[in-house]
Amino acid sequence: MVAVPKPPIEQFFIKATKPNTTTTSPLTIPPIIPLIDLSKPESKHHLVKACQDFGFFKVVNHGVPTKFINKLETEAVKFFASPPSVKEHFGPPNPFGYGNKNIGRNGDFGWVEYLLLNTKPESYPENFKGVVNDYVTSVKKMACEILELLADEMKLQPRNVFSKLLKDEQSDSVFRVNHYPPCPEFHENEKNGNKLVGFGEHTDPQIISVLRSNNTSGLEISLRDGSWMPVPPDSDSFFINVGDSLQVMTNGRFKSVKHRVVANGTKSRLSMIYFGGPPLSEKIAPLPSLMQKEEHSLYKEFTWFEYKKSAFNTRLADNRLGLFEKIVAS
Ligand code: GA4
Repeated sequence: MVAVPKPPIEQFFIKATKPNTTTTSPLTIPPIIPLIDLSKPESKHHLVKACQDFGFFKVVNHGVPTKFINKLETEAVKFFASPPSVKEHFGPPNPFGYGNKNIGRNGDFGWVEYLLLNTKPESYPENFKGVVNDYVTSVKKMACEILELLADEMKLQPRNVFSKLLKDEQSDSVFRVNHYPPCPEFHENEKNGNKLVGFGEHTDPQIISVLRSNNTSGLEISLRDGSWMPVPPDSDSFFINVGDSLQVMTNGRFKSVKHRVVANGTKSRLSMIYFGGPPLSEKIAPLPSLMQKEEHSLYKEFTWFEYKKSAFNTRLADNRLGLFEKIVAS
């Protein structure tokens, strides 16, 4: 097994700056996170706007059975509470498997341990297999429903233009369970206004991400003005974010939201995220049916394989899509 060096503790803190630009200014009223009720047909009218304005929204009445969520959470809690030797048996991540503090392979760390899996049932850990499969299948169904409602609202034909990429047998989707343990050194740093990095700021490369967490705060999304908005936790709901690929397929209409997790001194945070991705060979480009006359693609052509390869060579906070943007002559 490869021994991964431990990063020094200071690296886990986002230093407070003066004035503190990492939080929402107290003078501005933080916007409200769009709420989509999947049981109410009229609710879908807000979907497109939510993807354009924030690239982020909350979903209630989502249809994912509570027992699937609870069973997976119970198994995940058990897994992360097991001795390091048991967990390390599934690591180091390459890119899948158990990881601790190291994220990706380019020097990012966070106060987090995780299990990263591809969504092929044969790759799920034996003792998790059934529960992960039930959960992922159900969450993927919800993600597809959302993508189809989006296509309806945008009058895109066929309505499975986006969802077929997740439903494809070759879909390159990923599932991740993150555990942010309490950090003993947190309180000293908190006094200085520093924040503990759980998972550093980034956008998700895929099409759509579906996140569920326990009732512990920590998730923050970046607003247009660059400020960070904390997302109040809600373990009964799901949070959806637009990924880079959906931003490209909508030629920049939808925003791939930058987000991060700040960890906590006293409470564990557990999140599970399904990242719906296309098959590796899929060409990711703006949908022709969506383009207006004279509208040009903002992006160079690429396949998901090319984008993924490039993305996995970046650091978390890098602007991954920047490499694929077209330089438009003014
Ligand atoms: C962010 C979204 C998913 O968690 C992930 C992450 C991946 C990893 O953890 O290995 C990456 C990150 C994510 C984007 C840039 C690269 C790759 C870590 C990293 C520094 C699984 C994914 O698909 O991209």
